[in-house]
Amino acid sequence: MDSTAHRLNIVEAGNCSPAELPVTSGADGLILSQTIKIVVLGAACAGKSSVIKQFLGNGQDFSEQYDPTDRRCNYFKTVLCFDTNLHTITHWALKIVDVPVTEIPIASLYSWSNFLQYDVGHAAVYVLVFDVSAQMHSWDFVRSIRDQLISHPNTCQALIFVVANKVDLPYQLSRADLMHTVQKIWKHGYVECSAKKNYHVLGLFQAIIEAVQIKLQSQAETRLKQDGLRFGFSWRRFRLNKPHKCSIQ
Ligand SMILES: Nc1nc2c(ncn2[C@@H]2O[C@H](COP(=O)(O)OP(=O)(O)O)[C@@H](O)[C@H]2O)c(=O)[nH]1
Ligand SMILES: [Mg+2]
Repeated sequence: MDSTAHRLNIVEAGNCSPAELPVTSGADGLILSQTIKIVVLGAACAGKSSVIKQFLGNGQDFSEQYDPTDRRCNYFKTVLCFDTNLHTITHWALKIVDVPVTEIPIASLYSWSNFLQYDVGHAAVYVLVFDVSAQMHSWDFVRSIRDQLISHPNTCQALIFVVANKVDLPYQLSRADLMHTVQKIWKHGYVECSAKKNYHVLGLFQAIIEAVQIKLQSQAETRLKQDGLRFGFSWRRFRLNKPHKCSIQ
């Protein structure tokens, strides 16, 4: 954890608007506000709700009992990121959407379009969870959803994280193959975690915030470059600082 760069607090979150990618709304120049909508998808019993609850409950909210999610739930959490170098505070309002597996269409593009009309479209990040202890179906489910996400105009720009959950149990699938596919071929974030042991759950959300930060920064730099070309100034003078690592305590 980079303790010199950041001090972070977590407080209760307010409402978040369903933005495509969060837009910075500057307050007095010191406080930035960002909204991240994160939609969690995956096969039944992969551990989607458990990962979310462990994150919200600071690792204290895990149940062995399987209670299938029967309706869509929105969860909110605010992460405050203090950048002691730049003297800025970034207020990350996370909206996390947990979707019952019965609602997830993986067969046709038409039903996927319908599905996205509701609260699952226009997310900044899609988190696709599979169960490493299950047979192929859990992974196949992730693969099908990922195919839909990258082909649909409403979701193809979003960041995708693939989460290998239940690493406290023996793998039924080849770990090396999965990592290779996700990181090298798909070029998505890949995090191995165990909701049960609260292993890497926080790290997953830190990685998400950092990836969003990097994406926003590169978009801002692209805009600067374009303005530089249009108005004839050197955009390098205005180059933004490298985003800091995010740590949630
Ligand atoms: N061993 C183990 N069990 C888990 C883990 N995460 C979830 N489970 C169990 O898997 C079952 C399904 O979890 P749940 O979060 O409801 O799955 P969902 O259907 O994807 O939302 C429950 O019985 C959980 O206790 C994990 O990391 N390790
Ligand atoms: Mg669930």
